Amino acid sequence: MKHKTVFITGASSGIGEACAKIFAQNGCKLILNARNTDKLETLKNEFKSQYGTDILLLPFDVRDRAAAEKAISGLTDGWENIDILVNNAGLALGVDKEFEADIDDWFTMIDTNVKALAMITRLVVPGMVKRNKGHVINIGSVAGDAAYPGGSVYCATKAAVKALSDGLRIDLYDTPIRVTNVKPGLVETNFSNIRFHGDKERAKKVYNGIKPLTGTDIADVVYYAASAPEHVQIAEVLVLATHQASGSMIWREQ
Ligand code: 8X3
Repeated sequence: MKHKTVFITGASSGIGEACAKIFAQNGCKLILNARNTDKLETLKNEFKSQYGTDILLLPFDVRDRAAAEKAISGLTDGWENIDILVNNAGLALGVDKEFEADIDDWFTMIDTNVKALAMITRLVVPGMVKRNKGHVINIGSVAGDAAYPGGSVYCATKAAVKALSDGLRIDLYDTPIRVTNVKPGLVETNFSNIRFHGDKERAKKVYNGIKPLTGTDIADVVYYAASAPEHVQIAEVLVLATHQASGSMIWREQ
């Protein structure tokens, strides 16, 4: 993995940050994207001093097409040779019923989880095709396998991530470029705080009575897929906490 260039979206926290760390620990060069420039700067300094990582910060909102096109087409000095794209930026907003939920929340999820993921892929993969190598790793979700109460549009966006991953894998099957969809279940990050619009008490309850996964647990799987031998394509991985059986089946200790 040494010297591979890894581009991670949503790298300032959670699964994205954990992915950045594991690739940094393994000698990769990192292009880190997120909106929060301060947090990215902190990670850059931390990884540089701890692992000597070569890091380029590419702060923009993945939903901003003009900013994404400008940032990615402007890559030079070897940074344009992206080996691994980790499409991690994404979020859930709300758990209201489909006939009652906030339409703005829906559009934010669709814009981020679906439209931006497809667009970043569209902007990065042509370079991989030209160089005849590369790997796209999408962060999907167990939510994409089946809908659960209050999850309808979020689940729909993650089902779309599966379709986008499968479609890309099909379109690249005559190339050495690999496509992976990693589908986490309950992972304790800022995910639920964001989902509940900052209501920390409600967010905490999501993980009551169950030991959830961590960002690092998911990053380990991402790294495994990225470092598998060239002829091995980890197409899809569902990663659940031991007491979670599906998006809606969660056993909680009383
Ligand atoms: C995150 C997992 O179970 O909260 O995508 O939908 S879940």
